[in-house]
Amino acid sequence: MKKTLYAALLTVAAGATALSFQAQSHYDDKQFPQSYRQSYFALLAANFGPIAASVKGEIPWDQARIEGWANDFSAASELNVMRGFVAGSEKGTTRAKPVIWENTEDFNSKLSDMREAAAQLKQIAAGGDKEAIAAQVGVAGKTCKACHDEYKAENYLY
Ligand code: ASC
Repeated sequence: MKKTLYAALLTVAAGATALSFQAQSHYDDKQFPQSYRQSYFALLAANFGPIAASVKGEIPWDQARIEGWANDFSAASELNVMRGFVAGSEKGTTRAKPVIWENTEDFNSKLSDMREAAAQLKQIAAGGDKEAIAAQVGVAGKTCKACHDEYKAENYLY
């Protein structure tokens, strides 16, 4: 009897843990394309962000970590994010403006610009020249912004 009660409690606890994980998790398997592309941009921000913060003097300069972030920023940028922009996925939890699906060519071209800037940042970061790194952070940041200006909404759309 006691054992059954413990088993029941354990089941409830496991269920609650699973539910709380779902509630907190960024990943949502009911909106796979939206989650996929948001995960991609989260990876970019998590690597580009600290390089930009280093350049601005917001965090201490750590050359080895900057190179690591730049490598990962470039590597992550090459993932096939367009997999996340399938037809019909302009709905849901997203800030992707529907106009993306009308301007796919321009969107892809802006994506290429960002990948190119990230690849150059990786190379320049390896050189360790702070001024050159700062300049390329500016170039890369502009390629992020160019897309956000046109294609990213301030708030979730739906
Ligand atoms: C970042 C970040 C972005 C870009 C953008 C540059 O660090 O998360 O989306 O830089 O703000 O304009």
